[in-house]
Amino acid sequence: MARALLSVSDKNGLVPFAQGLAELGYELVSTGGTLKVLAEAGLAPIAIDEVTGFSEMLDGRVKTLHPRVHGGLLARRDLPEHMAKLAEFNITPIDLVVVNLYPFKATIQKEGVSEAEAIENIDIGGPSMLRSAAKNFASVLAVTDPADYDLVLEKLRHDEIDGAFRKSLAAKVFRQTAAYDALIANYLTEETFPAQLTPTFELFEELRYGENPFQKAAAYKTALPEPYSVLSANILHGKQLSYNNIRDADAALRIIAEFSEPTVVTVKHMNPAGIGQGPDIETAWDKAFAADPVSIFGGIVALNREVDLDTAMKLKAIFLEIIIAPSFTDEAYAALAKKKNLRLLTLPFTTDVPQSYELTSVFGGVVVQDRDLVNEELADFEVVTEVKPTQAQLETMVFAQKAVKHVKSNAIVVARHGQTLGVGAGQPNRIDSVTYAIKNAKKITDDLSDAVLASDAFFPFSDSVAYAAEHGIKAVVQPGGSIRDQESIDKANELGIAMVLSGNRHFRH
Ligand code: 93A
Repeated sequence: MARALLSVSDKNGLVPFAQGLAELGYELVSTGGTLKVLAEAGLAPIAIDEVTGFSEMLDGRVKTLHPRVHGGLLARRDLPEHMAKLAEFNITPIDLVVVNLYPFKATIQKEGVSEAEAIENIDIGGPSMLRSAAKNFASVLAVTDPADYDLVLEKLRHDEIDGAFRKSLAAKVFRQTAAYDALIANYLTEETFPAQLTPTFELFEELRYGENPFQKAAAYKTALPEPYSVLSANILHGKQLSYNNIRDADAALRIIAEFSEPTVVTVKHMNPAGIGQGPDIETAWDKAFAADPVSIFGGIVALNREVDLDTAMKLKAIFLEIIIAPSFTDEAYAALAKKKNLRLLTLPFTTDVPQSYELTSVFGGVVVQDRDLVNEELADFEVVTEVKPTQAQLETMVFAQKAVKHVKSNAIVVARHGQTLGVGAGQPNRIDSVTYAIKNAKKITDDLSDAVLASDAFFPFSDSVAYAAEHGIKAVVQPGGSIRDQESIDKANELGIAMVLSGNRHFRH
């Protein structure tokens, strides 16, 4: 008679599965809580205590950790010595285990959970049984996912369990126990960069393709979810997000989190095309759109206030991939939802982004850093020129700094009155980013006298300052730190413009 051992924390689907196994002639063995549920359903499993000859002990910490269990799981059926050993000790082979683990993840996600409670939820016996069964997958089926119960029953009924299926269940077990252990390791880890990195990601979904149609792609979500994430957003309307959409929307969320006033950001290829701020969200949109009405075509828009009908009608008039906002009024939603391919996403916004790690892959490894959550405020600024910036220029500098931080380096932002006018992104030399940003600004206005120019890193030469001044800009902000800082400061003094040092570099590669 085949024997199945059932010991599950998640009792969902347990009873029908156990009934199915019983009908197929399996003798059932169970641990306390599982046995109780099965007995209530009219099944009569053998108690684990009868198998081991021990009662559960140490508050259940030792239930199944016994040679009568692990011998029955690990014995190689093809080796007569193994089978003789089982017979010698009167151990019955176990052919199938159904185990899912103490809910460690759910426990540590609970508000204010104590370390003692978390530790009690580290399952030892369950993973041990699963690993024993999975190692012996040639003879033992290891079932850990309730979503597999029906399939396993179907295959058993039709005698369709083959080597590939056994192996796939075993792989699933080791994947799951590895992820389970990684969560525990991370929970207990206090050092910043432990000897091994054990990130735990769960499949979010397979994507149609990657950056290009010939690249396979998928999105994975952190096992402990982050609420402020494109992968946590609610897709109200439109088709599945693409690989590029997810990355662009992520860029938009990073930028919009900088601003608490009504603000709109438009994003293309992970750079802001325009950022606008106003007393209300419609004005903010008008300014973000006007900042670069060309690049926004096919772009992504993030707004940090509810989208009303007037704003929606303006958004509807152009081709956009995604609009992401905390909410849409019913009328705004109805208007925008007429566009079949436009994705409408909602996500509660925050300016309080938690610190965490960023992983970037390189051939053969990853580099890890924490997030750039540093922001410069007025008090951090150091004026280094004879000409002093006005209060309005200083406030624009704070705005421009928040923007330039999110632009691919070399990054330059020209801005005024809560609006970017020009974004110079990703040029391998700084002066090209300066010329690009100013060229774009000049498309919007001839008069840059109340605009400021912000740079994500120091000016290596005085050419950027000269170029900005030549085009009418009267104030620049840069971190400083070049051995040639004095040349740039001298140039600013010579040309009569104000220069402020922000103190912090914000490279974004
Ligand atoms: O405390 S344990 O680490 N020690 C064990 O020997 C053991 N055996 C099974 N946890 C153990 N289990 C786990 O108990 C299973 O993985 C399952 O999650 C749970 C089922 O217990 P019950 O049947 O009493 O609800």
